[in-house]
Order: sequence, then structure tokens, then C-alpha cells
Amino acid sequence: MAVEVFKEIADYLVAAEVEKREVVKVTKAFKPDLTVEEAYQVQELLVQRKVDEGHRMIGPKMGLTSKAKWDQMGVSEPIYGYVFDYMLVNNGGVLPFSDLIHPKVEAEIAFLIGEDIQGPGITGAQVLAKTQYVLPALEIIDSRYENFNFTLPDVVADNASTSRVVFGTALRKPSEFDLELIGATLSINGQLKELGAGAAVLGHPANAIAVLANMLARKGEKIKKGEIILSGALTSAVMLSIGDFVSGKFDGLGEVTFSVGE
Ligand code: 0L1
Ligand code: MG
Repeated sequence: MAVEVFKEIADYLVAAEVEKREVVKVTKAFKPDLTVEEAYQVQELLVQRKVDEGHRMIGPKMGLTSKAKWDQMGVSEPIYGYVFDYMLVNNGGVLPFSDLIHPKVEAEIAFLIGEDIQGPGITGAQVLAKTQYVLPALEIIDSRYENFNFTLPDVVADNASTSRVVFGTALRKPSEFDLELIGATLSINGQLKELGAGAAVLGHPANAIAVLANMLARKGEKIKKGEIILSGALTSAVMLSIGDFVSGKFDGLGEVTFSVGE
């Protein structure tokens, strides 16, 4: 019985994404007592649907990894979701606004994983040892819920609001940086909107990847070699509008840009 409801919820959220329309949150429309654990079961069904439809997974992503995000969204723990190939936008490319509902952008550090990472008990230092490269990224989040209004189980079921990603082209060894101190700015149309440092992400972006490895281990899964993983936002998310030119500048990692088209 429960599994049928979970499938119905996954279909509801996939339809909202495909039809580009916001919907009432799941804890209001279906199940007020949905737990975080159940929400991950919904997410798994949603992710499986994308795989069955032929989409290639780029990797998991971490969300809600900073105090800024917790304060912004009224929650207090990290979550994960999954990025797929159809979500990729070229660096310097155009993001069609009409493909999305109410997108926001945030600056992140991504990790290209060089060796499998199997939790539990993984630390940030172990993640760094198994990371081939780090690269800058802009994540575009697009909650399927009205006004980005959700509880923790709602956002977990909704694949952590994952929508689009622009990866930068600079691949650098993590040993070349102190990722805790790395600074980033997020500007729109030449105006500084947000700024942050790596330490905003659970003290160090590698800590977020370690938390992910340990969360995946609870369901017998691991981080896999070759995955490119967003570690979470250094800043608050900024609303996008048609005509915006978005630039994220990362200390030592270069610039990532995109334009918002119609
Ligand atoms: O990547 C993120 O941190 C997004 C997590 C979901 C919360 C949101 O939609 O802002
Ligand atoms: Mg994010």
C-alpha cells in the first residue's frame, strides 16, 4: 500500500518537472506524516524513473549544507539528490527560462571522484585523498513546490530541488587549495548578489561529501569513481529572471557563467 502512494508521489513530482508547473507540497497533498526516510524512498522511485527513461546519472549532490541555507529554508540538516545529463548547461551557455518553474542559482564546489568511497565512518580528509579534481559550478535549483515552500521530507522527495548545473572548465587538484578558505562571488548583470567561502559548507566542502558517503552507506551504497558531485552552496540562492547574465567567480578556479534566455 505505502509503496503505491510513494509511486504516486514520485509520478506527481516528475509530472510537475516535465510540465514546468508548481504543485502543492507532498505533505499537504498526500501524506502529512511523510518521514525523511520515506521521502528518500519516493526519491529513489523518482530517480529510477529517470534512469528507465534513459537519462544518465552524473552523480549525487548535497543540498542544505550551510547555515545560510538552513536559515533561508527553515531546516537544519543536509540532504542529497541526483544530477542527470539532461540537467547540464554549458559554461557560457543559455538557460531557457521557459524550461523551468521559478529557478534560483547558487555557487558550489564540485568534486570529481577518483576512487570509490564507501562509508560509514568517512572523513573529509579521506574524501580529499580520493578526489581526482575539484571544479567550480553554478547550480540552478527549481523546487517543484509553490513558492519554494516545503518541509524537509517534501524537498527530499523532490530530488532536493535539483534542476540544472553549469560546471566550470578548470579542473584542479584538491591539494592545490585550502578549500575551506576558497572564496566565491555570485553576480547578476555585473552586480554582486552573494559571496561566500568554502567553510560555509559544513566547515569544509569535503566534509559534505563525507556526510554523503556516510548517508549512502545506510542503504548499502557508495560514492563511485567518476561521479561529479556538488558539495553544497557557499551562498544563499538568488532568484533568476529572463535576461540575467550570471557569473560565479571562484578564487583560483576561475569563472562560470550563463545567460537566462526566454
Ligand atoms: O542544492 C540545494 O541546497 C537545494 C536543496 C533544496 C533546498 C532548496 O530548494 O533551496
Ligand atoms: Mg545546491
